[in-house]
Amino acid sequence: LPPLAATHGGVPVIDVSDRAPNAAPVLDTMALARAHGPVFVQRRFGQDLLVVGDLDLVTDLADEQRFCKVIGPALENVRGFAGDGLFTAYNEEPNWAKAHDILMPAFALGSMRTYHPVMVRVARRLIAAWDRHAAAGTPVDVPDDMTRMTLDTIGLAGFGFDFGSFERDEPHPFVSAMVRCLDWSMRKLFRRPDADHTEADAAFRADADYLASVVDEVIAARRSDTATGGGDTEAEDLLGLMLNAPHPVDGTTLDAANIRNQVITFLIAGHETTSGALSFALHYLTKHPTALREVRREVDQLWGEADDPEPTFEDVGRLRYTRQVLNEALRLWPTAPVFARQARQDTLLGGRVPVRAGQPISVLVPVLHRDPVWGDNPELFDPDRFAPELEAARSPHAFKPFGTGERACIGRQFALHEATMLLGLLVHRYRLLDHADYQLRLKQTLTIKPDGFTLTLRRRTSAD
Ligand code: MNH
Repeated sequence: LPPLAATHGGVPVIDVSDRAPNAAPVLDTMALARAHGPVFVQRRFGQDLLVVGDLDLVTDLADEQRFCKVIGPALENVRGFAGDGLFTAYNEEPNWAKAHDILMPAFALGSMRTYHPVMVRVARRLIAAWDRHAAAGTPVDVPDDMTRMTLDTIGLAGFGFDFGSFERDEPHPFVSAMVRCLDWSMRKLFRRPDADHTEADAAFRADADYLASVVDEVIAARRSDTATGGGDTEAEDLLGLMLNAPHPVDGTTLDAANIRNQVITFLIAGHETTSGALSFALHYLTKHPTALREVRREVDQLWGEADDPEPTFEDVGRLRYTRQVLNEALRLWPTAPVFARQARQDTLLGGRVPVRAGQPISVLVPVLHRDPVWGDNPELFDPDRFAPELEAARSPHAFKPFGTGERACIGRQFALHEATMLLGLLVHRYRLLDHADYQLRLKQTLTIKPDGFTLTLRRRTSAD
C-alpha cells in the first residue's frame, strides 16, 4: 500500500501517483479505505481529493442546506460528450432546472404505467433469445444481454427508437462507442501530466461524434414519424417532451444543442447502470440458493405454472422480495459507485474535517454500504436486510445507490420497475446454471459490471 504522505485535519493523506489503475479502480480506492479508514485524502500528481465512505459524514453531505452536487473531475470529462445534459449540468446552469422541470412528468408514477407494456415487450425479446440458448445448451453472456435489454427498453420507451439489439451478434455500436467514451473519461483521471494523449483524445472525439450522429438519427426518425401523422402516442415520451414541451414558467422549449445532450444522457444513463444491477443480482442468485428459492416462491405465487405469464403493472409492485434482491445487489455493488458533493460555504464536515466551498468530495458508495450500520458481516449477500421493518429502522443515508438530494437519480423508479420485472420473469422461467462456477470479477468504465459472467439455462419444469 502507498505510504501515508501526511494528515489533513486528522484525515490521512495517501499519495497514489505511482499506482497504475487496474481494471476496476474503485477496488483500489476501497482497499485504501480498508487500510486507512473510511475518510482519507487521495493525492495524485499533487491534486488532492477528499474521499468519504462513512455514514456520519455522508449524512452530513446529504444536508442540502450545506452541501450540493458538484461536477467533479470525472463528470467534467463526461461533459465532453454529454454537455449540459441533466446528469452533467452545473447546478447553476439554467438548463438544468429547465430540463428538470420539463422532463419530470416523464418519471411520475403514471408514466411508469405507460412504459410497462414496452418493458414487457423487450423482456420477451430477451426471453426468446434465452430460450434458444436453453434449447441449444449454449451459455449466455449475462451483462451483454442485460445491456441489450436495457438499451432497447430506454430506446423504445423514451424515444420510440428501436436499437434491435437482440438481432445483433455484437452489441449495438452505440454501446461500444459509449463504453469507450466512459472509459476515456475514467482513464483521463489517471493520466501522468507529462505524457502525450493526442491519439486517445482523437479516438474519443470520433466516438463522441458518432454518439451525436446516433442521436440525430433518433431525432430524425421522430420528425419523419410526426410528419406522416404517426407519433401521437409518443407526444408525451421523453423525446416528445424534449422536442415540444414548453417550460411551465417561461414557456420556451429546450434548445437544439441541449436536446442532443439530453438524448445522449438518457440513452446512456437510462441503460448502463440498470444492466449492471441486473447482472450482479443474477450472479448473487446463482450463489445463494435460499434467496433464489424465496424469489421462486414469490413469482410462482404470482404466475403459477403459466408458460408465458402476462405481468401486469401491479404484479411488479407485488415482487417485494425480488426487489429486495436487487437492492441488496446494489448495496454490495452500487453500479454508479461514486458521486461527488461540494460544500456551499467553507465548513467543517461532520464538525471535524475542514472543507472549502466548491472543493469536490467523493462519496465512495461501496464503502458506505459496508458501514458498521450494516452489521458485522457486511460482505454477506442477504436480501432480508431490506425487509420493511429493518429498512424503517435504518438511517435513510446508509443506502445511496441513486445519489442524494435534488440531483439524485431521476430514473430510479424506471430502473427498479424494469429490473424487478425482468428478474422475476427470468427466475420464473429458467434454472440458472452456474456452469463455470463464476467468481466475481469487476470491470469498470466509471460504472461497474461483472466481467465475463456467463450462465447456461434450462427451462423449469414443474419438478423444479
Ligand atoms: Mn440514474 C443521476 C444511479 C438508472 C437517469 N443516477 C444518477 C445518480 C446516480 C444514479 C448515483 C446521481 C449522480 C450524481 O450525484 O452525480 N441510475 C443510477 C443507478 C441506476 C440508474 C444505480 C440503475 C440501477 N438513471 C437510471 C435510469 C435513468 C437514469 C433508468 C433514465 C431513464 N440518473 C439519470 C439522470 C440523472 C441520474 C438523468 C441526473 C439527474 C439530475 O442531475 O437531475
